Amino acid sequence: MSWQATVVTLFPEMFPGPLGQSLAGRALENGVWSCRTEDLREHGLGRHRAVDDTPFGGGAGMVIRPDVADAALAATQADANIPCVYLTPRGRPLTQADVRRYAEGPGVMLLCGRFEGVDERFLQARGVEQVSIGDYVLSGGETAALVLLDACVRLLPGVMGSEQSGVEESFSDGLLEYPHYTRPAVWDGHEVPEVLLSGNHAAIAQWRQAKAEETTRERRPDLWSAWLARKNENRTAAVGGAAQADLRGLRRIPT
Ligand code: 9D3
Repeated sequence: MSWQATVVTLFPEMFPGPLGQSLAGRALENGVWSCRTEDLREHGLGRHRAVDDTPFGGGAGMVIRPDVADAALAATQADANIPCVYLTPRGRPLTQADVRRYAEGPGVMLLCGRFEGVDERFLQARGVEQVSIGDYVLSGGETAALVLLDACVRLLPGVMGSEQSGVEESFSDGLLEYPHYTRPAVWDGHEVPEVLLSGNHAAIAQWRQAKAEETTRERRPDLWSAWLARKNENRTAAVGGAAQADLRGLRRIPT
């Protein structure tokens, strides 16, 4: 039983798109995952196969009708235990934890928005999760769906080889990665950091850790704060729960 992606979209020809290439493409050919589309237009109403209508309450743009969305969803015959995800700028930000959860399950059913959005009643009634891929404006949900699928597929067993998946957990550790260098040792007058040529593995590990911390502090203050908080928690935990509670100005609370 392979991991199953089903995509409801007005642009089915956008799938698998770039995911038909490289790692994901090979996995698709090997049957590790499948990618089906359901054309929302085929469920449109009337002579013009309308999928949308004007928003109640007024305002700009059009809204996808709940009856049309539901007909498309029903047509996919998606397994009831497959999570249904609507890609929308109103969604909660997609995280690696979400990606892991999706990849561990039987697959995902993705709904790609166009226009202003989808009728909220459909989303609520069918238990649809709402997910965004970040704070910038796309022209539609299709490219966001491709991002979500790429992130999931690389985690499927056998796609990346066993090395990577295990490394990922322990290694990343909530920091951005250190910078990478390869031959030539001097390029365009620019040298490689000396420590990397030293053969001193302890010194190299120390340098890389320092670089990872520096880069995270500069580029991702959000990750840096979280990492510092976690480090401090671990330190105080080592001292003892009472000390930890004391530092917080609290009574000791069972955890
Ligand atoms: C005028 C209000 N717009 C919201 C910022 C409406 C709107 C713009 C663009 C509604 C949908 C879209 C298309 N974007 C997506 O469907 C989308 C998206 C995104 O734009 N950014 C980040 N993640 C996502 S997931 C789906």
